[in-house]
Amino acid sequence: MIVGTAGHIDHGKTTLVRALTGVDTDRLPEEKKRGISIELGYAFLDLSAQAEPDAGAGDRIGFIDVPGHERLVHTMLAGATGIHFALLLVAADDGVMPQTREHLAVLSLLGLGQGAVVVTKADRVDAARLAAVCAEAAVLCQGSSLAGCPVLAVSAVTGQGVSELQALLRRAAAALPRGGDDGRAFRLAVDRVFTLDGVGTVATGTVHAGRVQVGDELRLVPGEAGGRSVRVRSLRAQNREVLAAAAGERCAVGLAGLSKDDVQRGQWLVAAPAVLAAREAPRAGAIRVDVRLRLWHEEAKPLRSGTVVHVHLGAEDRLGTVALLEGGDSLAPGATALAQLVLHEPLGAWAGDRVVLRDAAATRTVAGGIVLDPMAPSRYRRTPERLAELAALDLPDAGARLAALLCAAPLGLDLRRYAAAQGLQALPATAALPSHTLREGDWALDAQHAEAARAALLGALGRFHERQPDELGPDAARLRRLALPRLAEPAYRALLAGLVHDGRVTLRGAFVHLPEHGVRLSASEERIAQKVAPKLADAGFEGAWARDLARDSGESEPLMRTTLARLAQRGELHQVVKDLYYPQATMATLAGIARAVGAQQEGVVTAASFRDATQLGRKRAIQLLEHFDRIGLTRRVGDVHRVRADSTLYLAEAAAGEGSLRAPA
Ligand SMILES: Nc1nc2c(ncn2[C@@H]2O[C@H](COP(=O)(O)OP(=O)(O)O)[C@@H](O)[C@H]2O)c(=O)[nH]1
Ligand SMILES: [Mg+2]
Repeated sequence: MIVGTAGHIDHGKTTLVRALTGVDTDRLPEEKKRGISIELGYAFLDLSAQAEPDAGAGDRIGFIDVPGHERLVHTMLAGATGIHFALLLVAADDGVMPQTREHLAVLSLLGLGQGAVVVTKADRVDAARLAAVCAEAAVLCQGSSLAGCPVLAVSAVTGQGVSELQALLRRAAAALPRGGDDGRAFRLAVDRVFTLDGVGTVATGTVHAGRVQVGDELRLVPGEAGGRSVRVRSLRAQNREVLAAAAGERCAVGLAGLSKDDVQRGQWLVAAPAVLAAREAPRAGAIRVDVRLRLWHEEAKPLRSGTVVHVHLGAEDRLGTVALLEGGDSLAPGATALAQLVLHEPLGAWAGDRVVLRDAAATRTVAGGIVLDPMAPSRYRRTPERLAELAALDLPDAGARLAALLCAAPLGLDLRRYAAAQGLQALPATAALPSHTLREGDWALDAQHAEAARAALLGALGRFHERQPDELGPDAARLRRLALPRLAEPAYRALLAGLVHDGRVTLRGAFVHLPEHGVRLSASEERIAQKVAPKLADAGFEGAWARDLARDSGESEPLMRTTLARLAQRGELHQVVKDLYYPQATMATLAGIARAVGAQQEGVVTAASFRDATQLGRKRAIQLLEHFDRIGLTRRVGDVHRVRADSTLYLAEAAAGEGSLRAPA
C-alpha cells in the first residue's frame, strides 16, 4: 500500500511521516535550510512488528510526502497519482487553508476513496479548538471522495494519536485487495531520477499496472520511435532489493546503459505491448485523449469548450485544450461530460488513467477525469457512432466493454489498438470475445455486423453481374471497394473466405463471382473454344478480333461472338474493346508489364511508357490501359494510370507465365 500526504504548507506533513516511519523525507539542502518540502519524499513502514529479512515488498507501507506550497501543486500531483490511501493534514492552529482545499480537490478528482483526515499540532490548541477544527475538516470533506472518512487528532510533539494512526494504516493495508494478474502490461510513472554509485541510473515511481522482473526489456515513453529500449538491471520495491515488483508498489528501477539526463519525471517505463498508446505528437496535429470529465463542484463558473488547462496525468503535466463532446459547450460545476483533451506535446496515457486539470495559470484545480481513449480521433469526434464507442469504453467490466465496443464497431475492431490503449499485455483471447464474433488476427467483427457485411457483399456482387454480364466478376479488391470500402481489410478477407468456404461465392483466380454466374459451355461452344485457343495465343499483344477468328476457323460470326462472350464470362478471355479478345495468359503478361512500368515510375503508367514497353501502337496501348482501369488493376488519375497497390490481379499468373504466351489450359 502506498500512502500519500496532502495539505497546506507547514501543517506538519513531513513531521508526521517522520513520526510514523522515523524517516526524514526532507533531504535536499535547500529543504533543510528553508524548512519546507520542495521535492517528493519517500519513506517506508514495516507492517509486521519485526521486519523479516526475506519478506516481500507486500508487507510494507510506502509513504509519499508531498510539498504543500501553492506553487508546487504539480509536484504534489506527480506524487498523489497512484497512491492508495490519502492523509489529508490540517493543522489545529491554522485550520482549513487554501491548499487544504486544493489538495482535497486533487485527491477527490483522482478518485481516492481511501483516506483519513489528520488534525496535526494537537498540542498547540485547547480541546475546544481541536474539536472545532476536526468538525470543520469533516464538513470540508462532504461532497468529496473522502466524505465520511475518519478524523484523527495527532501531535508529533507529544506522540498523541500516532499509534492510533499507525493502527488505522495497518488495517487499511491489510484490507487492500491484493492485485492479481489482471492482464495489464507493466507501467511505471517516473517521478524521480538519480545516479547511485555502483548501480548507475535509477528511476523511481509508482507501478501503475503489471509486473516487472530484473532483466526485463522496457521502453521509455513518450520518446522517438516508440521510446528507447532499456534493460532492468536491478529492482527495489518498497525500498527492498527484489527480483520482481508489481502494481501498487513504490519501485526503484536500476537502468542499464542510460544516463541520468536520458530520463525525465513524467516519462513512463512500460512493457512493449503498452507502447503504442504513448505517442509522439503527429507532425501536423495533436495528441487527443478522450475522457469522462467532472468539473469540481466548488468551481465558481462552468468550464467552457476551448479552455486552456494544465493536464496532469501520471507524473506528467502538459498544457492542453478542453473540447466538450456532449451536452453543449459548457460544463456546470459538479457535472460530468465526455470531453477531448487536445495536447500538443507527447503524453503517455492509457484507458482508466486518472487526469486532473488545473487552470492555465496553474492557480486552481478545476476538474478531473478518467481516460477512455488515449488515441482519440480529431474528426467525427462527436458523431453518435463515436459517442456510442465512448459509452462502451466507459463500461467498468472488461468483458462488457469489449462486447459493447464490438457492437459499436460496424467496420471491425482493431484488437491491437484496443489492447495498447487499455495497456494490456496481450491481445484479448478469442474466448474473451462474444461467441460468433468473426476474428482474423488482430481484427474482430461482431456477429451481427458480419452478417450485414456479408449481405452487402452478396448484394454488390449480384449488381455487378447484372451490369457486367460479360465479365466473370470483380476481383476481390475491387469487390471490397464496391461493397465494403471502409471495412478493415483483414475482416473483409475473413468474410470473403467464409463465403467461399460456405459455397455462397466462388473464387476463380483473383475473380469473385456468384456460383450461378459461372457459365457452362455447350458442346459446340466447347469445340470452337478449343479451335480458337492457339489462334488467340498467337495473336500476342495485339489481341484477336471475333470476325478474324470466325473467318480463320470457318465458323459463323454470330456463333463465334457468343462463344467468345461466354469464355469471357468464365474469366478465360478478356474483351478489351468490342469484339477484341485476349486470353488470360496474355493479359497476365501485359499486366506484369504494366506493373513493371509502374514500379519504375512511382506507380504511374502513361500511355507512352506502356506503348514503348509493349511495342504496341498508341491506340491499342490506351485501350489496354483503359481495360486495366475497368478491371481494377490500375486507376485513372488525370492523364495517367496508377497501379492499385491492393490489386492482386494476375500476380501469380504473371510470375508463373514468365512472359511466354500460352493458350488458356
Ligand atoms: N507543536 C507541533 N509542531 C509541529 C507538529 N508537527 C509539525 N510541527 C512543526 O510545524 C512545522 C512544519 O512542519 P512540516 O512537517 O515541515 O510541515 P509540512 O510543510 O506540512 O511538511 C515544523 O516546524 C514542525 O516542527 C506538531 O504536531 N506539533
Ligand atoms: Mg513538508
